[in-house]
Amino acid sequence: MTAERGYGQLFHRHGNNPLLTAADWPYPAHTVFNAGATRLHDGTTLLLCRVEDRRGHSHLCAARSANGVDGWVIDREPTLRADPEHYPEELWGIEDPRITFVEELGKYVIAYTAFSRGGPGVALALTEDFRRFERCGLIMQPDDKDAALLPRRIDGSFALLHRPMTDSGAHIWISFSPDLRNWGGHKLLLQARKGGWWDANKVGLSPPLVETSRGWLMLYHGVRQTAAGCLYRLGVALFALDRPERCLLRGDSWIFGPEAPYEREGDVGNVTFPCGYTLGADGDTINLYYGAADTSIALATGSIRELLHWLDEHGEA
Ligand code: BMA
Repeated sequence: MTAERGYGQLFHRHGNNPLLTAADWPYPAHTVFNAGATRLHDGTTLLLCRVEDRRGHSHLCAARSANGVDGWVIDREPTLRADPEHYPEELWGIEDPRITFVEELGKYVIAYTAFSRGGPGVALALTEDFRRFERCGLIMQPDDKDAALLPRRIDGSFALLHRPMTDSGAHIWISFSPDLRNWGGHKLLLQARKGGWWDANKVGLSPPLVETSRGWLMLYHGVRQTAAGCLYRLGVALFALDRPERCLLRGDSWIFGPEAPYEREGDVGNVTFPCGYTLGADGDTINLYYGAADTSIALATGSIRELLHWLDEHGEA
């Protein structure tokens, strides 16, 4: 672990950052950011990128690369467009996908934000190949976002993390379902810390949870409102494998935040917003794909072992 201003550095930015920008797109695009990520069965890295057009509406577009860094092959047309005619909750676009491969279904489940008059809500779509999609529609009504499914059932139920807005604030919840359509058993998982903390004002899940031998590792974004606008940074926490609502450890400080020029400046400056990761062949390296300043897609790499070690030193239950 290298150090920066006396703090250990857990994630290292790739030298090619930003990896993808609107200038790479094969059709008109204003910005590309907040991509879901997965590794396909043949080893290809697939990013499902949020693409915003000049109306201000977003759709999703797949970019594929053999090494997850360069040589991206981008779909010639939007891969998943909003379909407000059949799904009115998608009137103003679809955003911020998180991808989970579910062995039991043999399918990838994409949780995304569907944006409409009622506000942002959580929708699900299933796919085997990122070419054809089967929508489940809206599963969490507005205002709710930052959702991802766990890769397997917990006690017989599918489990979804999400971030409803409630009178008490923007906290992370978990809900359970027998069939991906009916949801209940809602439990509060992680709260915004309030006061002077870096994650005082809002928290939300960033990429899907990472399953480790010690528990579910969560990377979450914490928002601090300042006189100059919001700061979006990343924190880490660990939850029990058999009872994911039980927090084992939560780190005190943020571990990654906007510092590079492409993270500081853009449509929404001072935002680092990961929606996906892939794991290296060693089972320890984590490649985190994040939206930078709501304008481009960047990569930072870390080690799960180091993240857990850091939590032991800097975390509390
Ligand atoms: C959040 C989400 C993200 C976005 C971020 C910063 O609320 O809407 O899509 O990247 O704000 O604008």
